[in-house]
Amino acid sequence: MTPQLSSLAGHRRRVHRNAHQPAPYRDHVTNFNIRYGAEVADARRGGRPIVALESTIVSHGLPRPDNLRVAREIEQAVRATGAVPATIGMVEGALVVGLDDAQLTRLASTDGVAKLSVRDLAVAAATGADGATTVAATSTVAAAAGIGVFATGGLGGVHREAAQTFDESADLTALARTPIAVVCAGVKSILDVGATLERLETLGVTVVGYRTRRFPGFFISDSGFELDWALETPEQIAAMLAARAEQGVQPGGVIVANPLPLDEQLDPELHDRTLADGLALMAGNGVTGKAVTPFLLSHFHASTSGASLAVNVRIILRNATLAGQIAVASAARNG
Ligand code: PSU
Ligand code: MN
Repeated sequence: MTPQLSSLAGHRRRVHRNAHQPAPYRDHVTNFNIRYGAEVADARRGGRPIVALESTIVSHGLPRPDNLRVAREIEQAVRATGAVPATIGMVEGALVVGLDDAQLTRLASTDGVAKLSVRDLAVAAATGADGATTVAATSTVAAAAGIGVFATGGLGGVHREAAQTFDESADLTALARTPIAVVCAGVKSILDVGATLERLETLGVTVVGYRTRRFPGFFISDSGFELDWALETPEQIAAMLAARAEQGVQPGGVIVANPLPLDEQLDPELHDRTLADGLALMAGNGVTGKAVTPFLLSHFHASTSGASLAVNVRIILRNATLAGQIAVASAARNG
């Protein structure tokens, strides 16, 4: 049996095991054991632009019940540009590209959804777990599915105290080897932004500002760090992505840093105060590892009476729109 046939046989077994699932769900089992949602499968067949979206922001980054509403709004923001949203996650051990509304609801509303980085995907699959994919895992799966553009809020990065804790998000190393453009508002201000930018340089990840040479700081428009490059339009970004593919020399990804307009950022004073409290609380509670990001985000949302949540949502929606425009511009070049 050729490797291809044996992997097809594997897919058939998998379909059988999940025979209780509704038919449209089963029909979209394709390469890499990825299941495509109906809308995404259609877009793939028609060669239409697709934007990947992550599920960790839904299950771990945003509080219930807003998270589900926001997850749907993000998808709508992508659709409004003419692109098709593909929210990625794991349902009962199956990697899904293009979660349907029931699956999205399940990941947004049930306890015990695992936070999955790349290294967790196989374990979660083998145990039939439900899981939300981080930027690292979402990028990796999206690239495997042939999707070139991904929208999120903020990337993971190098944590403060990383010199002692070694806590650096696998988002960085995943982007070093994964050909995808991630639209984000920089990295969260809870991180060591300067160290994160240094690591991105070392790892060979391209970083461009969208209409700015200031690297954004997620909740705040300007992290205080300068960028080498600013691109001005979705078409220019699409041209850069095309050049990258043509050259074929860069294995990894591209970060498109899209800052909030100044008048939409979180009040910097409130931001600094909340961050200082959150870091102290975190140290006091012994929070470490993959719990750090969700802990600090929920601290922000709880202590700013909703202000940080509103800003977080604005960030994601703006990034979804820009990612959709880039995907549409890329498709127009190819078509
Ligand atoms: N940025 C947000 N909210 C989030 C995250 C990032 O505004 O929930 C998530 C992303 O999924 C990112 C992950 O990949 O946090 C990084 O976690 P860690 O630092 O444990 O790698
Ligand atoms: Mn970490």
